[in-house]
Amino acid sequence: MTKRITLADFLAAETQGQSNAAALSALTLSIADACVDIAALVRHGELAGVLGAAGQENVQGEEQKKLDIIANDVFIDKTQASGQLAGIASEEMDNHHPIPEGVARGNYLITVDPLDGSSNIDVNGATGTIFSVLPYAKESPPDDADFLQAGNQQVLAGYCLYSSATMLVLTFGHGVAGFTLDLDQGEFVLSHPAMQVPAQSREFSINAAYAAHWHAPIKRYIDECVQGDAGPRGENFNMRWAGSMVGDVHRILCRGGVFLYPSDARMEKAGKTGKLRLMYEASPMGWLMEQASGKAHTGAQNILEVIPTSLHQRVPVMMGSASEIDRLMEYHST
Ligand code: P6P
Repeated sequence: MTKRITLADFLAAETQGQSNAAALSALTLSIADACVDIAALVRHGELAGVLGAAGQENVQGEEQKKLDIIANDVFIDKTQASGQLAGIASEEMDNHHPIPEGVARGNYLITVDPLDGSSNIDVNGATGTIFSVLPYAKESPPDDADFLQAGNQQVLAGYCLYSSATMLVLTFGHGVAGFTLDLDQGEFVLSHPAMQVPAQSREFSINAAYAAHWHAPIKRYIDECVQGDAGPRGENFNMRWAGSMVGDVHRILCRGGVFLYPSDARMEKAGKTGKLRLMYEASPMGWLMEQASGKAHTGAQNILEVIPTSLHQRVPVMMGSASEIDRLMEYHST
C-alpha cells in the first residue's frame, strides 16, 4: 500500500527550504479550498439551483452561466483570504480585482478562468478551473499592466477538473503532480505523481466544425491524420473534443495527443487572433504541458514566450505530444 500523500504533505516537501514556502503553500491550499467548494456546486448541479444562464455577458461577449459568476466569487473570496495576493484577474471581470482594504496583501498575482467549459455545465459535461500565479514585488497595489507577464514568469500553474473524479493538477516548475479529491476526507491526495505526456500519439483534439476556415498547415496536419494508414502518416488516428480545454488537456497529459485551437480565416475576418485566452488558458496549460515533456506553441512561437498586451488577449493554441507539435511547427514553417 503506497503512503497517502495529501496536498499539504506535497507542498511541505515541494517548497522545503524556499523563502516563499509558507506563502506559496498557503496560496495553493486556498486555491484547493476554492476548487473543493466549486466542485461541490458543480456536483449538485440543478439541485443547487446554479445551472442555466445568468442573463448577462462577460467581457468576452460570451453569455455567462450562473455558475461562471458564482465560481468567480468563490475563487476570489477563498484566494484573497490567503493574504498572499496583490490582485486577481479573471475571465469573468473586465479589469483585475484589487485586494480590499483590511485584507492582507502578498507578493503574487493570480489569473483565473473560474469555470472553463461552462457551456458543458447544463449538460453535465466536464468543466474546470484554470489558474496561473505570477510574481509581484512592488509595495503599491498593482494595475492591469502588472499582470502582463509572459508564461515563463509563472511560479505556479494548474487546473481543477470537475469530472467523474475531481482532480487538481499543478506545477511549480519541477514537474506536474495530480491530486484526486477524497470526498470522505475533503482533501486532495496525490494520485498522479510526475505526469508525463507520451511523446508519440495517434489522437488529435480540434473542433472540426471550423475545417472550412483552417489555414493550410492545420488543414494538412488534420487531413493526414484523417487519411490514416492509407495516407502519409501510415497509421489510423482518433479524435476527441471535450468542449472544455481542461478536459482535453487532462486527457492529453494522461495518454498523449494534441490539442488544437488555431486561428482561422473566420476569426481573422472578425479581427480576432484566436479563441483561447493567453493569461488564464494558454499560458498555464502550456507550462503544464512543457513540464510534462510536451510542447505548446501558437504556430509562430512558444506560448510561454508570448508577452501579453492585454488581460484578455487571445492566441492560437497547439499543445501536446512533443513529436506531433514538432510536426505541426514544421508545417507552419514551410
Ligand atoms: P468551441 C470553453 O469555452 C473554451 O474556452 C475551452 O475550454 C474549449 O476548449 C473551447 O472554448 C471550446 O470552443 O468553439 O468548441 O465551443
